[in-house]
Amino acid sequence: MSFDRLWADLAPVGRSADSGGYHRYTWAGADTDARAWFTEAAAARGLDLRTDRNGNLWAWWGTPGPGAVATGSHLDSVPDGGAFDGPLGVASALAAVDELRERGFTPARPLVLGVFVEEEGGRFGVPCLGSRLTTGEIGPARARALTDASGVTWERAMADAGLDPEGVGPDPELLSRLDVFVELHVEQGRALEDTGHPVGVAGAIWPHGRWRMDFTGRADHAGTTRLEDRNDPMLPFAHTILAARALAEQHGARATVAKSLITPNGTNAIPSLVSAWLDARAADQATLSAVVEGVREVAERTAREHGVAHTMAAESTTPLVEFSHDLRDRLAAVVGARAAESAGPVPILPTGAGHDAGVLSAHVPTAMLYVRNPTGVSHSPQEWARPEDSHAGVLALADVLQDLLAVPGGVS
Ligand code: HGY
Ligand code: MN
Ligand code: MN
Repeated sequence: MSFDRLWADLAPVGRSADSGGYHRYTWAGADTDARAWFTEAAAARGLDLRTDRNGNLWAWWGTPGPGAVATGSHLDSVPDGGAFDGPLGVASALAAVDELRERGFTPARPLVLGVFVEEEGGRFGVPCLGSRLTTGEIGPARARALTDASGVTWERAMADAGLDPEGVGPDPELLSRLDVFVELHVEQGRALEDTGHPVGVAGAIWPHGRWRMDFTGRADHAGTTRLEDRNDPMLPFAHTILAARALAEQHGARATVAKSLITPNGTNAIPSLVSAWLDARAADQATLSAVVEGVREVAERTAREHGVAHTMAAESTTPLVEFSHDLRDRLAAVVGARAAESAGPVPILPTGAGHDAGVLSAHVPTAMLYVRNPTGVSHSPQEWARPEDSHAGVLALADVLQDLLAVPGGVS
C-alpha cells in the first residue's frame, strides 16, 4: 500500500529530534516542506493542484467542477504535536486515490483532495482559519490582521509565502463545486480501542471555543513591595485556572488554560500583565456557556479583589456540529461492509475536537471517519495509530469514496 511510502516521506518534516513532536506552523519552514510533500505527491499522481485564495491546497482527479467529492484534512500541527492529527487524513486521501486506481475504478465525477491551512491555529490563534475564511465565517480584514507570537501578520506571512493576501475571503464558487466532504482523522480518544473496529464514523462535534483573558496589574519589585500594596495579575490568573477546572468538573465539560504570556516574565518583578487563553468545550451550548460565564465571573471578581483590570473576549467559537445523518449512516454502512461481523455495528462517535469538516458542515454535506487510536492521546508526541489500522483507514476511505464517486449525481 502506497500509504507507507507517503507516511515515511512526511514523517521527518517538522519533527523535533528531542521530543519526537511536530512543529509545523502555517507558512513557516516545516509547514512549507509539508505542503511541498503534498504538491509532489499530487503531481506524481497526475492530480491538478490548485491553491485557493486563502492558501488551501486542492488536488483534483478529474476536471474541477460541480458535483465533486472532496476529502482531505490539514498538515499544520499544535506545538510539539503528534504525527497523525491532520497528516493521517491527507496521506490516506492520496493512498486512497492509488487504491481506487489499483481497483481499476474510474470516478463518475471529480474527486478533490483538500489541505486546509492553519487548522490548529497554532501560529495565528484562530483554528480552522483556512476553512473559516473560505466559508466566510471569519472576515478577510480580521484574518489579515492576525499576528503570530513575533508580531508577523497573516497578511505578511501569506505574502512571504508568495500568495496574495488581498485575495483572501469567502469562496462561494469553490464551495458550490463541493457536493460532499469526507475527512479521515486519527481518533482523539480511545472509544474504538474497546471495539473490534479499526475505523469509526463521526457523530457530532461538541460546541467549543477559545477566549482570551487579559489581567492588567502593576509592575513592581518582588522583594520590596509590601503584599498589601500589590496589584499582582498572577493571583486572579491562578484563581481562574482552578475555577475553570472546577467548573468543567461541575458541568461534565472540558476547560483548559494551557497558554499564557506573562509580561515582563522576570523572576523578581511582579508582572504588569498576564494574557491567558481558555479552551472550553461541552456537549451542548448551554453547558458551554455556563462554564465560560462561570470562569468570567471568577476572573472578574478575583481581579477586582487584587486591584487588577480584567478583559475576556472570544477569539473563536464553534457551535454544535451534527454531521449529515444520511451521509453518516451511508459511511457506516460502507465501512461496516468490510468490518468483522463479530465486531457489531460501526461506532458513531461524538468528539470534543474541532475539524475543518465541522466548519464546512454548515455549507456542504460532511462526514468524518476516525482511525483507532490505542491510547487516545493526541496533541502530543505520544499520538499513535497502529500501521494496520492506518491501512484499514485507507481502505475504508477508498470504499467510501468509491461509493460516492460511482454515480454522477450528488448527495446533497
Ligand atoms: O483544537 C481542536 O479541537 C483541533 O485540534 N483544532
Ligand atoms: Mn488537532
Ligand atoms: Mn486535526
